[in-house]
Amino acid sequence: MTNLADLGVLGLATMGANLARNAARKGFGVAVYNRHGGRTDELIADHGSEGRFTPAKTIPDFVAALARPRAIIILVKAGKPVDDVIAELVPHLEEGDIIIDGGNSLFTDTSRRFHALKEKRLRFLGMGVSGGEEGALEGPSMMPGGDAEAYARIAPMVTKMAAQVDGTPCCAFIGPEGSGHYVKMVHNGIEYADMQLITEAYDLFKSVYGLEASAIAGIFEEWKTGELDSYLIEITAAVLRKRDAAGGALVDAIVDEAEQKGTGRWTAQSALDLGVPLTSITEAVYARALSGRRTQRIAAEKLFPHPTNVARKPEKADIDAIRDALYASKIVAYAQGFEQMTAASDQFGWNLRLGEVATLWRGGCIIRARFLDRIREAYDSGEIAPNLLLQSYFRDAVVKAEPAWRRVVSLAVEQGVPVPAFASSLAYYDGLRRARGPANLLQGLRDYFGAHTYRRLDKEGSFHTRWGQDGDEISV
Ligand code: NBP
Repeated sequence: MTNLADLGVLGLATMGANLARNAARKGFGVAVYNRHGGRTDELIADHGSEGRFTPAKTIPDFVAALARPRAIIILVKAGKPVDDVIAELVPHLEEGDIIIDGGNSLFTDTSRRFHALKEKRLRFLGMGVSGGEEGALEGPSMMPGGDAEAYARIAPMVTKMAAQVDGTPCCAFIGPEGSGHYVKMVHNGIEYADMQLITEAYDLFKSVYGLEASAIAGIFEEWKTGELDSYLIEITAAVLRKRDAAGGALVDAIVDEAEQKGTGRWTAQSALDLGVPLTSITEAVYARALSGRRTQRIAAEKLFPHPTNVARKPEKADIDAIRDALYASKIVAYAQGFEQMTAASDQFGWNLRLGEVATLWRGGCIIRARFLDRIREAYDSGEIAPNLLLQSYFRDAVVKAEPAWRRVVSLAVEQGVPVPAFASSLAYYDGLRRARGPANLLQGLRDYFGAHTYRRLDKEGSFHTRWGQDGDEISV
């Protein structure tokens, strides 16, 4: 029965249509279905010649078009639509069939679906897909987690569809349950931090040095030739270069309110649950939230004084300092994200291979960067410490950047330009690099009002001081 399709794609909006075309272009037979059939007709009319498509207008026809065990990628809006689609599919599937959720689902939903479908003897994978519209078509980075045997069945297809870097596909099995979606969530969180850091560098050039967008574009183009080389730096230059129909810089006409769909917030929430200090990503989420308070900001600008900006052309040393501050802050953001994945792996028993995660992110995805090679090398070297910052390459890089990093954050504070991601990364670094911080006082305060006890540097055990009574210290 060679007429049966190798893969089913359900949900043919931006991501589904492009992933279906990607699979068809790679030679796989693809059955396609969308709730409203218009999208299916459009896909076949516009791109039907790109490969072997089997369009279906009903779920039973769609399922019947697939070779067994069936493999179906769902690409619908995250949340209830995913549960609805699974409920519609299940009665038509047979033992061993595979459902793959390729959307941005919350990892706890994925774990729940994984276990529920296992009870029905169906296999489930939650597969994070990064790369946006273009990546889905040309080769995304894919992070599948869930049923390992199901992955073995689809691996020949998805590894061919994924981006390739140095002959290695940017797709590999991540681990059980919702681990694939967890890793994708942290990827998106890092993407938030990366973009926030870029906007802070842009803000300094614009607000402190008074540079035009095109001049800032030139700086980002230059940075792309060095350690900062990445997709996001490249597209920053492109966005800053773009002129609108009126001839001005497009970026100057765009409303300064950032939207968010939830993955950055979920990453920060999970970090809080795990007790991981994820300052850069969390500050990036807050910065988007503050950007959304536009009416308040417009009112506040009239009420508060403003420091006078330098408004002088930046020297090369000024530009290099911002570059170094950006690089050091970026290292902190990634170190925190990787520490979070380590903590999640321990908490959920996932046994994540983080060197492999760095490998998957080298191509196809939004945070693809030369920098990811450094992280992969760090894991490959076996030198890996509990925190990437302690690994020699990154330690040397932040030590080298440190003076400039401090200068840039000080300048921003003096000039009243908010740099929450630069500053919080530096504060995290400063907190990490000292053996003794001020939490001894915190413990004293907690013991004073709540008898929470404390430990001492000079003695084993826990202690409490009877602050309000005789002032004696007792061992508890
Ligand atoms: P959307 O997230 O915009 O979802 C639209 C699709 O969901 C349409 O096919 C729609 O069918 C279908 N759908 C909905 Br809504 N409710 C449904 C239901 N109850 N039953 C069946 N189908 C339903 O699509 P997208 O932008 O292609 O994204 C798909 C997934 O991939 C999302 O989870 C998204 O977060 C993720 N993602 C997107 C990008 C990106 O760049 N867009 C990147 C990475 C990941 P209809 O046509 O009949 O309304």
